[in-house]
Amino acid sequence: VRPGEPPEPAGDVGEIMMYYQPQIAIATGELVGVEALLRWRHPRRGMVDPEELIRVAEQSAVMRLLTRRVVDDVMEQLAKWSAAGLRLRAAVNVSVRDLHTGEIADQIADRLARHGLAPDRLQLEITEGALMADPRRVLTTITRLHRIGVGIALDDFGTGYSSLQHLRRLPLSEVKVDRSFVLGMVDDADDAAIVRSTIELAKALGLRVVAEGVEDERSWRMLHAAGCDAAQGWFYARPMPAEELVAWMARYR
Ligand code: G
Ligand code: G
Ligand code: NA
Ligand code: MN
Repeated sequence: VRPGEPPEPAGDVGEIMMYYQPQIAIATGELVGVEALLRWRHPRRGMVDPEELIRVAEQSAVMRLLTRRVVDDVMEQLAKWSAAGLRLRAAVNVSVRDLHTGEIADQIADRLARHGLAPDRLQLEITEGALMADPRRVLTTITRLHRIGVGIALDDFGTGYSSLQHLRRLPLSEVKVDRSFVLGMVDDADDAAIVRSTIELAKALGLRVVAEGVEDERSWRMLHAAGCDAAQGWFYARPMPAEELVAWMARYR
């Protein structure tokens, strides 16, 4: 602001909130967990999805604050579900910058203790592309989280670089088949082959495998036949606020 000019009005920036998408065990139909997905309720634009927000936040210290807030919100929610007798597991997406220091591991250890939560109730989803930035420091943080007992999922599998190296080097508990392959698998034999091989590979390595982007019954059937452990997608449920999830669960049972 130049001298003499009025400052920008502060305005209403809206609020950020978490949505949760159910993850379903394919063989039993049981709800096994949720993926927490950030949303920004903008005063004029309505719900803004996170990609845009994160792209901007990642260019500054804002990302650190955002992730800290997301982890706090999700862990508080897990504690509330626990108190209500719901043993859900929640997956949180983290950005590569969040893993460059041990701060997130300190925060998670502190909140697990504070809420009396078992560490395996929490899982972090890491994208392959993101791992490229500073592999050593990222690996240090991931290893610490793994030792605490927090699950680590390799997200968007197949779309990044050196996928197979990541499978060997990281202390993973889960692989998430990227939705682009899952969305295409019903009509495209190549996509179907990639999904099946990913499932087989993950299982051979002793990892749980979760498919995302399951939009119809045919993909669900194919995943079932291929031995995929769990799935999420519009066929089951869209991401929704925590309050709606409880109502959804009551209908789903
Ligand atoms: O929910 P949606 O399809 O709009 O998510 C878009 C992208 O934003 C996904 O790739 C997802 O991994 C990412 N994302 C969603 N929530 C978070 C979050 O809390 N933190 C980070 N770092 N990424 C998120
Ligand atoms: O972190 P990741 O990019 O994997 O995040 C999952 C994204 O996929 C979220 O943005 C979520 O809103 C979106 N999503 C979840 N289920 C479906 C689905 O069935 N179809 C499509 N097209 N997108 C989905
Ligand atoms: Na994710
Ligand atoms: Mn994902």
